[in-house]
Amino acid sequence: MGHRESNKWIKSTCPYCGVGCGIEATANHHGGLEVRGDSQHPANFGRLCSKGLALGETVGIEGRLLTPQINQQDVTWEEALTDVATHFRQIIEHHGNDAVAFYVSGQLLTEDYYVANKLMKGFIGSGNIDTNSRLCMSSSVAGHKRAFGADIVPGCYEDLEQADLIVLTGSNLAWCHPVLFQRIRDAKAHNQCKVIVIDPRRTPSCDIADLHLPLLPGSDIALFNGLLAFLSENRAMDFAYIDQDTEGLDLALATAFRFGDIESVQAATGLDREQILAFYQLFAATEKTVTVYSQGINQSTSGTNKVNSILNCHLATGRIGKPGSTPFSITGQPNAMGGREVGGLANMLAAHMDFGNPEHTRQISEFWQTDNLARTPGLKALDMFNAIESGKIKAIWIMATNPAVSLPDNQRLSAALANCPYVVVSDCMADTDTLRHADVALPAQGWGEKSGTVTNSERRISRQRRLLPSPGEAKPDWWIISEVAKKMGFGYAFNYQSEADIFREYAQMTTLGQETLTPSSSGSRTGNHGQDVQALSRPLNLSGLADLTPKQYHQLAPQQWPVTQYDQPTARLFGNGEFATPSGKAQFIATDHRPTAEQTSSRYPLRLNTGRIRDHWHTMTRTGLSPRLSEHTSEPYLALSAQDAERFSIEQNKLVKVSSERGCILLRARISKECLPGQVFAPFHWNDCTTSMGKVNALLAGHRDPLSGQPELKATPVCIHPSPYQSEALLISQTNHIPDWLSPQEHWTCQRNHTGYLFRITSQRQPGQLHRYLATHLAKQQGRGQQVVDIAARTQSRYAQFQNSQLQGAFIVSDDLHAGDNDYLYTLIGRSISDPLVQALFTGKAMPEQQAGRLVCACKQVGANTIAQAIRAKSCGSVRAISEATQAGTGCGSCVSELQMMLDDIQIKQA
Ligand SMILES: Nc1nc2c(c(=O)[nH]1)N[C@H]1C(S)=C(S)[C@@H](COP(=O)(O)OP(=O)(O)OC[C@H]3O[C@@H](n4cnc5c(=O)[nH]c(N)nc54)[C@H](O)[C@@H]3O)O[C@H]1N2
Ligand SMILES: Nc1nc2c(c(=O)[nH]1)N[C@H]1C(S)=C(S)[C@@H](COP(=O)(O)OP(=O)(O)OC[C@H]3O[C@@H](n4cnc5c(=O)[nH]c(N)nc54)[C@H](O)[C@@H]3O)O[C@H]1N2
Ligand code: SF4
Ligand SMILES: [Mo]
Repeated sequence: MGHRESNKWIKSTCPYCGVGCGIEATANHHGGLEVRGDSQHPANFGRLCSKGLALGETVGIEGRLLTPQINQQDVTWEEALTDVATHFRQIIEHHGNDAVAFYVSGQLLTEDYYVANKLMKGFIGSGNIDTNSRLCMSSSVAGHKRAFGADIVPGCYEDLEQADLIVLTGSNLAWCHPVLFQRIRDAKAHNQCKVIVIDPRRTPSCDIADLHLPLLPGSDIALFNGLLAFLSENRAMDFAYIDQDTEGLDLALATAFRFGDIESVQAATGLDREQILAFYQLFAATEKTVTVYSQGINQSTSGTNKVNSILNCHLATGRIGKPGSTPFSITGQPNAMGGREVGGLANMLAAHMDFGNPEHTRQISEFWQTDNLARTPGLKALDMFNAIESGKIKAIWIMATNPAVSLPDNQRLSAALANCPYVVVSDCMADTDTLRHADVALPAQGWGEKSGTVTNSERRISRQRRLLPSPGEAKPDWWIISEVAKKMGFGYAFNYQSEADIFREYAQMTTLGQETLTPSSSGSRTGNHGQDVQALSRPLNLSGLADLTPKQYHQLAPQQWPVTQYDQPTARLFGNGEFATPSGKAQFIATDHRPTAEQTSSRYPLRLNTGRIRDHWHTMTRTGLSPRLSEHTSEPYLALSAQDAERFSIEQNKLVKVSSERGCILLRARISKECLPGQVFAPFHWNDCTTSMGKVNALLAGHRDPLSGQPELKATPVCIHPSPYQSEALLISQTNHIPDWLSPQEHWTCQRNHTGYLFRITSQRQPGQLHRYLATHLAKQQGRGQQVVDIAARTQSRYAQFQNSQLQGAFIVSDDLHAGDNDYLYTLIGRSISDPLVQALFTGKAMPEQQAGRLVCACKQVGANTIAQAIRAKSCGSVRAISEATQAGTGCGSCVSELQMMLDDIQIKQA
């Protein structure tokens, strides 16, 4: 970045969730970035959540993969690219083009994704490219295609502000799409909109709920079929709309009526009659209703039917794509939508064209000038890894995803990868569970260095712009793929000079076969419902962007597709009742309620639900770099009810062993009201790089939806047992190499903090033994010239190591460490031996007034101790009073529910 530009704020897009918030960034003095919300971006209007705000902490070069490697040896790009191209070519020659595969990700940019898909489907000639969106959105894709004829999200974010009723089902919006949650919360304060949360778990999203329906896991279809029957019985349907714009209601209704009476719905969902009726009546009475859904719906063996059972209710009431009135599948990843658009799923072609449509395959072949276009869909993610296991696939290239953590049954998967003859992994980080299986590791540019486009949940295409110089040898993903394509002999089709070239080609592709279709000639009934929306044979049309100049591309402002004229995007689709099906009418789909794939038993009596926490992103390769994001939840945990804790003799904050038919892991017990008895919940973020035995997906089976291929990730039968240990340690170190020497007697988790790493260790050794063991190894690790302070007290022993009077490493050992009392340890690395906080290590007495404690508000950096003090000393009696006294909760606001919980806890104790 030139000197002249050094104070300039550059606009880009947050790389985490599918809200797709606009950010502005400027370089700071430490080679990092200052990041703020872009007040002009229509997704967030300046808002950001804790993850977006912490982006600046994650762009350093620490932990980055900086050079291409073959068998862990650094090589040149030339050697690496030649190796990949040669292996792929040879394997194709000997075993056919279906013996190779790409597994890609909703975290690639559209340009990367387009090129990957073009190489596999267009030139290698196999359908074997699939994406982690298979685990994420594929049930929604399949549901959309069945009902609307195309994979389309009809609504936009403004609908959330215009609605009078918002139904959040299978979505923890407060933590997973925090800026949309903020938008709803702000709107609700003015327009009194009602919010209903449908989730087996009491999540932070329930904070703004007028009604929470804790349905039994997997019972959504019963609930929505019951709603369809209710709408019919109460004549709350839009019959004109149904007649004119839809087909198939009779069959869907007949199916719904089979179990549609309230008693059957009660039995299937476990809900009270009053709760069910309250939901049904509100839905029936409220024209402006938006139903938001996400992984509680998609990640299920009946995910596609769940989606259609929701869409049925919106079709029956004519509530599709109208202001404040629409179903809304909220996407997870920043570019899951872009990937779906350019054909990243094995069963789709680019630009929403279809396998099996001869006109489409002819047009694509001509456009790409290839005679080798794949004619049949490829293997879906789980089948792809099964084919690796069985030896059918012999080479795989994994890009921007970490399947060794995120796919279910991942022990089996890791074994398959270990046996796969040729594994290529492109990642920006140097150490991930998946990279540990790579024959070839390719260094990709990370978020701050990349340039291209992403599409968010409301079909809005935004630019991601380069903010920092590229470190080491890192390259854009599209460049890496194109170079391999050239070396495989397809140079003429992959001669891109920039990402703008690729985007233009993709935009042109969306116009194939669409030239003759104008809104009037396609028989659009624009105006019928007072909507100004275009109807086209394939709504995904970017003809308005097909001739962008490099400058226009560089400056492209966020816009929602379809864009048939530059800068004239479309906010909503299907509002005119014109759908992308052959008949132009939307389809009701008969959906039957089916139980989850596996049932609980006397052996595995609890149901394990999995998902996300507020401050971590998936496998933590990036959020794990940020100390403040790592502090909110520092260890992998299991949420369970007090009843189940008692039943299985589990104590708060102690280790619990969670087992399923496939494996067992260790998690910290968190007893709360979050889960109902019989259900437990664990986040899936931790992995082999961050814990010794806490990888949740080791327990999951990978049963999948027969239509979408999406695995069931939220309903695994498990059993739990206490996992006793003799001693515990909190250890801080400048390096994260501790696990290299810890023995199997120790279980550990690792967390990044401001100056190094914090390890939490539980051990089968007696406290004294653990102390000696850790001291010996730390001493070896730190080398010469050290000064050691070793204090063995009765209940707690402490150890510290200094070099030039600065603390290098330290630990506290006890038979029962209550982590909260020892928070002062977190920030000691690098401090002087005379620092009062370091002195606390010698006396064993922390000074609470100096200690903020565990971070609760990540935006304003306010810790638990500060908040507790404000509640006690300043007698704060409300969340607002806490916020005024401490600033906590005044940033993105997603800690407000936690402030309330702390307030309740302290008030209960005081009473
Ligand atoms: N902080 C953070 N935000 C993220 C991500 C992240 O890793 N961290 N990841 C992003 C991605 S890729 C995605 S896909 C989204 C996911 O966003 P969400 O789908 O909101 O997140 P999850 O926590 O996976 O699951 C949502 C809820 O479904 C509930 N649920 C479980 N079973 C059922 C059921 O049978 N029925 C119903 N109705 N609900 C059920 C769970 O209890 C959970 O609260 O988040 C995105 N945003
Ligand atoms: N139990 C359980 N499992 C789940 C889920 C669940 O709810 N429960 N959710 C599923 C869902 S919805 C999803 S989306 C998946 C997510 O799972 P993954 O996609 O496996 O998770 P990430 O950690 O996001 O992996 C992204 C990888 O790409 C790297 N990376 C980041 N940016 C770039 C880039 O620009 N280029 C390249 N080449 N690499 C990059 C990161 O360092 C990281 O290693 O997990 C799924 N697994
Ligand atoms: S809401 Fe999503 S896109 Fe917006 S700042 Fe947070 S993580 Fe980034
Ligand atoms: Mo996802």
